Amino acid sequence: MTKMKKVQPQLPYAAEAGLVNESKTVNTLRYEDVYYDHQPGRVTSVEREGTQTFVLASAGKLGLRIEVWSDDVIRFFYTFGGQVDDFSYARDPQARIQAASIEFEQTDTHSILTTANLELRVRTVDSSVSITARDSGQLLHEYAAPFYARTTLLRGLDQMRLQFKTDREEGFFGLGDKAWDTDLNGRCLDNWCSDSFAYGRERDALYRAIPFFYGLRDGSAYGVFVDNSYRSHFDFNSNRDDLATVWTEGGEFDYYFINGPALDQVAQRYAQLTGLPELPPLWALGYHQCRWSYYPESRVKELAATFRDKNIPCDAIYLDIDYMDGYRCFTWNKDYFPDPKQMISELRDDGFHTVVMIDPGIRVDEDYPVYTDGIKQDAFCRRSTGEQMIGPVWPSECVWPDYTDPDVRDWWGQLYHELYVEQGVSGFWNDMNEPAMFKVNSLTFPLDVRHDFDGHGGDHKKAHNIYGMQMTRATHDGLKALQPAKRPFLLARANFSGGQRYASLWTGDNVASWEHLALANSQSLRLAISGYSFVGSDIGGFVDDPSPELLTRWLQLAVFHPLMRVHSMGNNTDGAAETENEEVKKAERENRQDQEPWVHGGEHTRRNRLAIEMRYQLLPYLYTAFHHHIATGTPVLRNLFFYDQHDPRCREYGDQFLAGNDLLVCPVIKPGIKTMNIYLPRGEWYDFWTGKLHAGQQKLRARVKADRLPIFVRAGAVLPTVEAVQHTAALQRLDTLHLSLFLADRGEGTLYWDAGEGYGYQIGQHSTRSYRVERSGQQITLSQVVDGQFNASFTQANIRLVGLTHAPGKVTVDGELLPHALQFDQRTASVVVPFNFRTVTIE
Ligand code: MIG
Repeated sequence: MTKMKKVQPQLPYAAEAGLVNESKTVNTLRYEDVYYDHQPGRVTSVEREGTQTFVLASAGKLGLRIEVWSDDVIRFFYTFGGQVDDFSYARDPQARIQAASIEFEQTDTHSILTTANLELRVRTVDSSVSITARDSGQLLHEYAAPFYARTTLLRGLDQMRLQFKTDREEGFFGLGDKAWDTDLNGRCLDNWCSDSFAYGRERDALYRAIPFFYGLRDGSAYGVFVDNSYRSHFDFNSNRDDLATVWTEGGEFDYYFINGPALDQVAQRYAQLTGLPELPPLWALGYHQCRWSYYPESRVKELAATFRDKNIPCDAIYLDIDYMDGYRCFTWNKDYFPDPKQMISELRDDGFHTVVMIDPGIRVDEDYPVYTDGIKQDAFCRRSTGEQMIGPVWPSECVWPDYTDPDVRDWWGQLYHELYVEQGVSGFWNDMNEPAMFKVNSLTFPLDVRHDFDGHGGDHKKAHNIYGMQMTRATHDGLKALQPAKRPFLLARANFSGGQRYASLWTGDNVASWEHLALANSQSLRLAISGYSFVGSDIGGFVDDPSPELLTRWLQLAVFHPLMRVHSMGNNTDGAAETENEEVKKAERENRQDQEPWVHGGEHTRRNRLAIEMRYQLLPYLYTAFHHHIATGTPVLRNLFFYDQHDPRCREYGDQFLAGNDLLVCPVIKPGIKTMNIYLPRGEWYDFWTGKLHAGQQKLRARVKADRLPIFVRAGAVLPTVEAVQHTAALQRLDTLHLSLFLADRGEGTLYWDAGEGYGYQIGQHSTRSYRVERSGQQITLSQVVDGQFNASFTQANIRLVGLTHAPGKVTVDGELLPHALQFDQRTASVVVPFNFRTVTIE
């Protein structure tokens, strides 16, 4: 299944050049550095603290505390040298230990802890751990070596390592931001947030660090989340020695073992631990248009007008760095944008939200209040010497806020006041927050830079991977404080586990190629199952220009990605972009290299419009899926094998995925094809376009059309849709909801709907409709149960029956006959009924 390439593993335990093991040293000689091995050794006692915590005392310097977070989640907290600092940025502050039924027993050889679902054994002789699922007896987690730590004379603690047994069959998924095949078995990966311009397949590490993965062994799934912010490495059997090794370059090794057995359950439990986003404003699920950069104002207006002229729906326009005055964040270039407030409000009247970029690099400039005020507040990062950390990024010389300091976060949050409150900007885009620095190979800060780490202190080794996350936190919390009644929209680049609470993500600086189209999909899926459902890619590719066909296929795919945004670097080149030379900028503007949906004209524009319209038609369904995500932790996008983890063929068709509960999407990732192989998993599936029913668990040779992707709907689904509108504000005024019943003997579906903005939904101002369908003989009954008090604009439901085998003749709504109401066309009948029906019977 996994195609192997030779990968050079980075062995954590191999002595690096000049690093000598302590046991080999001689007192009279000198070495570059000397390292010491540490293991917990023999368990000397186990002390139970309260009911769910077990503290193991052992012979060595490594301490282990085991906390039972629930019957399915067990936390292992390894500390070195007795230091315990139980602090986490990743964990949701709401996450709590849940009561579990625990039994504890000590035998001659083991300490044995059982919960309702797991049996955990710690071997007395070397403290190594194994975990078995109690009902299936499946061994899920088994140390291959005792836990290990390395210290060196010069660096102190520089490695914490967990090694467990695996084999070639085990599936490894997740880990957030990896441009690799779905299954990571055979790979060694690195977590270190990195600016990755024009990255390619198998480049590592990318922008985000998400130290969480799924294992799938013989159909049973589990997850491991390593809550450690240092650089971390995950080696999944890259040596083919049936070992998996996870190591961090410092800190406490704080990990959670998460039981399944279903992959969905692992996703849900990980979400309980690290949190979920709030509902985004509805407009943020519309179509977004971006480029580096739209300016001046006349160009932005021309862009907006073209969308409306061409009847292509759009909800958001982005302003990239050139809107700023000399790349000073929170300022405007007044030559390009003389009256931003006026422009933004005109765009708004036309249904467009304005999103602007804010970077973390703050220009060193005595005439720039953000800089001078930040200096006064001591807001910027310092080096170990105490000097300011100054380095090059967009504005030639910059300082960077230390977002790990709570006071700095508060200060940063209120900087958005003018843009957000006074000028009407709807959302923000935080770029370069790895943090990225120009001109050095390391792409980022020197590692001695100090951070507050919320009072816990630390250097950049410890804070690098959470720096971007804390920036998004500061921005998100600031926006909420500034306008408490608005749902913030924030798009960010770097982030860490748990950052899904603050921001959505895009996959960064990709390339306009077919390979990148496939990558955009696999990265979005991987991020979704790693806690980030609100994801998308730069549609069409950031670098280079897409062919007409590539842009169309990408748009068709992104209909299903929660963030649907076209972005491109346009005609910027590395050198020219850095210039403030007006001549160069003017030349750039004239050679536009556009990537708007109409750029290729004619038939291509029509196809692109169809794709974007489809997005708007599906918004009730996608919004419902998003709501389901925030309510349960189930990802909006899921690989096919989440649907059936026991069917190995689901893993073979890695590009296909489920969007929400009911739609199976088959991306077209190759040019010029007329047919493609797809796989339908168990159950029955309707062709979305033709209504033809197919049995599941079979391969299909599907015909591929230029203006659509092969899409299938789960038999039994009730799909809520609307007519396409030009923007989401218009959607809130529609009177007809379409409900398509994809018939099976039993069916069900949900519509979640609300004001699309604000927090009324948290106090009952939503309209949640649960639909049930029953078919018996020729009679079909659809019933509806309504929860919530939101008054939707919908007054009627247009019910469409897909998969009829006969022409029905009679419709009854809440016991009353509806005469001459049915339209029948081949396999499909439709009837319009009041939105608030309780029961509709069709026979
Ligand atoms: O150094 O703001 O990934 O989306 O257009 C490049 C300019 C900085 C990188 C982002 C990209 C954005 C670009 N930025």
